[in-house]
Amino acid sequence: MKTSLLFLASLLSVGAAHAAETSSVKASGAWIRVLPGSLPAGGYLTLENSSDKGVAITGAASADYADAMIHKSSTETGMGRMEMVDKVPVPAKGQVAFAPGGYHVMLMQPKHPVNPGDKVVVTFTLSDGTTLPVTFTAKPANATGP
Ligand SMILES: [Cu+2]
Repeated sequence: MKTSLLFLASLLSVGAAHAAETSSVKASGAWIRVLPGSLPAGGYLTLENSSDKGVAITGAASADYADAMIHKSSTETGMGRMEMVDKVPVPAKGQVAFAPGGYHVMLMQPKHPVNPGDKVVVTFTLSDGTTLPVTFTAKPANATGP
């Protein structure tokens, strides 16, 4: 019984590694805005889809934070607010930007202090079953871009 479970686990991890290699989405300009103390940090980047099939970002996780969510900010009502989104489409042969005032990764409850200059890896889950690990550079609270 124990042996067959181990065998299954190794099969699953091989599958995951293969999936990660075949993602058609590429990340660039990834940075996070670090706020004082344990306030949540916003993560920003550009995602580009080189394939002729649309795909969507469906989740995010980081080993350095207790929780990661995808949010969208808006000022439609004249007041700054943000909401959780289930997925962010990355169109075929197109791109989507996560930027202040729009989509962002909300990184909650840092597990250790994250300081400007630090690197943080966030792994995105895509609707095609692949995963995309992205290295973000931490920037100070007054940063406005990568
Ligand atoms: Cu947010």
